Amino acid sequence: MKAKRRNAGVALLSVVAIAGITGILAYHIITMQTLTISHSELSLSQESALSYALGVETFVAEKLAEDGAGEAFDAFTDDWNNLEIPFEIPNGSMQLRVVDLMSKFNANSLSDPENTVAQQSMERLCAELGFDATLAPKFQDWVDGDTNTLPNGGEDWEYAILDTPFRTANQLSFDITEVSYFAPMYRDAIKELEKHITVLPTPTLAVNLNTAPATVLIALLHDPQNAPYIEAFTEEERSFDSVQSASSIVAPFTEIEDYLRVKSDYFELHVTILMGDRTRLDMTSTLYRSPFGGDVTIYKRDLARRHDWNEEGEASLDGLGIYQ
Ligand SMILES: [Ca+2]
Ligand SMILES: [Ca+2]
Repeated sequence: MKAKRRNAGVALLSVVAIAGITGILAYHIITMQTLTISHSELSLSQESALSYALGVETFVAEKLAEDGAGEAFDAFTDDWNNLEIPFEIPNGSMQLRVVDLMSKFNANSLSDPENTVAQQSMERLCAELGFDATLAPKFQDWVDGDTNTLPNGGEDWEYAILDTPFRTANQLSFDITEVSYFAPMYRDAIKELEKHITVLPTPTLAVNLNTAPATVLIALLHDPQNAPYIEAFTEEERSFDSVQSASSIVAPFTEIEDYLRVKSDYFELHVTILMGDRTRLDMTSTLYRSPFGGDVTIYKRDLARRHDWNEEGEASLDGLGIYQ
């Protein structure tokens, strides 16, 4: 009788242990399932956000192509600068803007060692923006084809002795953030740089006088005393259909006509998509519009750059606080 009772006790303990283990396993399975479902939902939401962003990109490319076939100039009054949001996103929102990259100084023009206007303009622009005086020669050495170091510049020898050595690109820069290799700067400084300086896939220096800020146009000019004329020029609405028609009003432009344009070939799309309460996608697409036929090509896409929107734009991104 005693043996039977002992066996019954062991059996009861085994049942209790099995029930306990089963309970723990069930808890883990449910937790894992919940995590997997959450992960799948997030991935699906992220993929949907990307699809919406790519849809916006196609829409903008079509608008730029239409615009290119129209007027002979690009200005802030153009459709590409005043685009309505093309479609609604269920349980989400979006912001978009198109930037004329030819409103900025093309730092890849420094790759041409003969282009002294580009070199001097970059120096003046960096000084005006408050950047270190070595930034211009360092950038020039980064993109010029030789390995001869300019005064205050940097080629392979200068960077070979750093803790993390690297070599100069000696080719056109693909992205302005390459400056962080040879001129480390804070995010805010890079943002300020990006407002005025870009890198286009060409060594040609060509600035659209209809869209360029005064700072960029003034940097192109040799004589700083002309600055007030340029500032007054940029304060008015500009939609000149030829460089000469602008030069006839602002005489200092005649000395830099070779570097001025009224129509642009390169644009950048910034789009931010918010979905639900967890998904945010920022996309930057760079577009080339051929001056011969107006075909638009997307040649660069960046999903790692976060966009800042003005106060009004931020407000329309529902629940933005969650994403800070
Ligand atoms: Ca070089
Ligand atoms: Ca060099």
